Amino acid sequence: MNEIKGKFITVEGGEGAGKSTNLDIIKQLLERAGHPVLYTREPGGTPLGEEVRDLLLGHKHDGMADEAELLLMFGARAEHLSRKIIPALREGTWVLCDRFTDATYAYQGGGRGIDPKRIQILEQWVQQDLRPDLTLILDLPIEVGLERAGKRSAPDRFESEAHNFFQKVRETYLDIAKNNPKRVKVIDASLPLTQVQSQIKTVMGNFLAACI
Ligand code: Z5A
Repeated sequence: MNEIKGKFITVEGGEGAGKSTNLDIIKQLLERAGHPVLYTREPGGTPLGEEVRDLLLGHKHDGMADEAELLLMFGARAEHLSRKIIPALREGTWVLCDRFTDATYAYQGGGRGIDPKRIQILEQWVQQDLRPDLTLILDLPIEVGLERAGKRSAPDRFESEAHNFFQKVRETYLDIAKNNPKRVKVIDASLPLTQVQSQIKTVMGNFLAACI
């Protein structure tokens, strides 16, 4: 996709890792550096995607087939890419996305046990050669994240999973980081917020400097 002019940044992590809390500061850092930013999220980001999100996160379809879950994620992603992400990147807007395909490897691959080769096929089909330029993984022990998330609202379909599921999600994220050290940066999200944000500022500063 040679016509892409903006940068594509994704933020990932387990439950309660602090993505929502920290996305605003990332957006501000990018805007202060002079870049127009489109903030979006997955699953979701478009009217169709948000409806799919409700199906995926709500309890109406508890026990849905793992493959159906995977394909719904990529169905929403195809719409998101074609209606929102790619047009923005083409016009030079930087896209900041709360979760993307690394989440599919972590949750559907690691958590549900779907063969990552299947995910790779869908990734290539739906995204062609588009991959994030930078990914921040907010990492923290499962117990800490679940406690933080649990203080907010009733658990959604994913938050209702067992400890082992989240352990596999976390391990998969850390494997992704190990295998993609240039693109993926791990943030220790277990620390107090000021320290989490100072790590984020360092990563973003290095990335912005490399983009000049
Ligand atoms: N999913 C999937 O399975 N496959 C896919 O391909 C994709 C997604 C794209 C939707 O995610 C679900 O979809 C997700 C994976 C699945 N599973 N779940 N659940 P989501 O991103 O919308 O929802 P989430 O992961 O549940 O996000 P979250 O629970 O909202 O977590 P968060 O945004 O990372 O955390 P937060 O709301 O910023 O913070 C949680 C609380 O902790 C809050 O009260 C904060 O004030 C507090 N907090 C944050 N940072 C700190 C620090 N440093 N210290 C103390 N307290 C803190």
